[in-house]
Amino acid sequence: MSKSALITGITGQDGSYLTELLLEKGYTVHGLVRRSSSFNTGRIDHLYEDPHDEGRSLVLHHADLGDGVALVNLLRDLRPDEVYNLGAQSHVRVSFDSPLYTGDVTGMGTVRLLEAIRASGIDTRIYQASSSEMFGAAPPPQNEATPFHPRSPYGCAKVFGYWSTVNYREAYGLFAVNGILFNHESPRRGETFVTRKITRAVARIRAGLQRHLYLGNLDAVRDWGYAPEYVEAMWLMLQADAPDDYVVATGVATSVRDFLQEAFRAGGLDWEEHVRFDPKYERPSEVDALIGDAAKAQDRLGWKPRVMWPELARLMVEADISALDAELSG
Ligand code: NAP
Ligand code: F7E
Repeated sequence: MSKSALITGITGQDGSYLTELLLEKGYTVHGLVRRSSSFNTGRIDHLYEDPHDEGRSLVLHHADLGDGVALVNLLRDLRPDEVYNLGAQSHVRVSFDSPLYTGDVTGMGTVRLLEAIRASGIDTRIYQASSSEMFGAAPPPQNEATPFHPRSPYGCAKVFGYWSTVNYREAYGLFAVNGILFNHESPRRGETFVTRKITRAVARIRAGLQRHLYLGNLDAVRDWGYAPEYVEAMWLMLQADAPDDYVVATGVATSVRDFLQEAFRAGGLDWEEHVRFDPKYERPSEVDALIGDAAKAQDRLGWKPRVMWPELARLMVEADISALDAELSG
């Protein structure tokens, strides 16, 4: 019998790569999709299967992390072997504008899902998408033993989700793990996260569609990895003999300015001619430096990053240039 998995956040960057990985491994994948007035499945449309086909391996279900009853019903009906909780209001700057909503979806949403597993009495393993944002102001390098000091409503919500996951493991013996993932990017990254905002602007400036790119703090340091490799780590965590929490990172520090320079160079442009400062993109409290130490994931899961940030910047620029060329010529 093939394994089955339920993914919340299947329409997001990571959800789309994880779906590809699990389908390749022979899983039946169930995805939780929230209702939207326009199509929101662009990242997984290439994997779509006609609902009238028998024996489908990808099945989508309407639900929301705000609706605990829907989650119980779904889990009771599907009884998946594995659950990946990737759904979240995941934008840090936006979380300052919508702290209650972020707390509800990103924090309480995790408890709703954990409680739905417990209430439905199913035997499953759950992965919680925890984040390096939980470390916030704690000085780098950060690993599994570093104390949390979140600097945003998003970071606070993820700390709540993290400890709730640990608590369900300790209280109810649930196979529940936290992946503490540092920033990971790809051509499918949301357009308002800084790396994609930059690589998309490179393509548009080259095509004469935009002159300036407005950004906030260029001094922030991040540890940027490649998203398809990070979803492999998620899967590995759920295949381990015992549940545990792991940092996933490249260990390499890069400033927003470094990434900007590399991306514009890859597009044959000088960033200083095009980039302007806009304070609206600054955060009320910033996370200055996140640099992960993923030694535990390497030792115990055999996971290692392969694509490092300069290659990542280049591949994202190339993808945005190709996508724009196709759009303009089609
Ligand atoms: P993303 O692209 O922003 O995707 C978020 C997903 O959550 C989307 O599918 C979104 O649906 C869904 N979602 C939002 N609100 C929801 C709700 N109320 N109910 C159900 N689903 C909802 O995020 P990502 O980059 O793939 O990240 C995946 C997870 O990892 C997130 O939990 C994020 O916080 C966490 N994380 C990300 C990183 C990173 O660097 N990417 C690092 C550490 C942790 P729509 O498509 O309809 O908006
Ligand atoms: O910002 C600075 C900004 O929004 C990175 C999420 O996936 O990773 C992500 O959170 C840095 C920050 O990602 C702009 O101030 C400058 O210092 O791309 P970002 P993030 O906040 O690190 C973590 C691990 C997650 O878990 C989150 O879900 O770039 N920055 N100028 C800017 N950032 C944005 N977005 N836009 C700017 O114009």
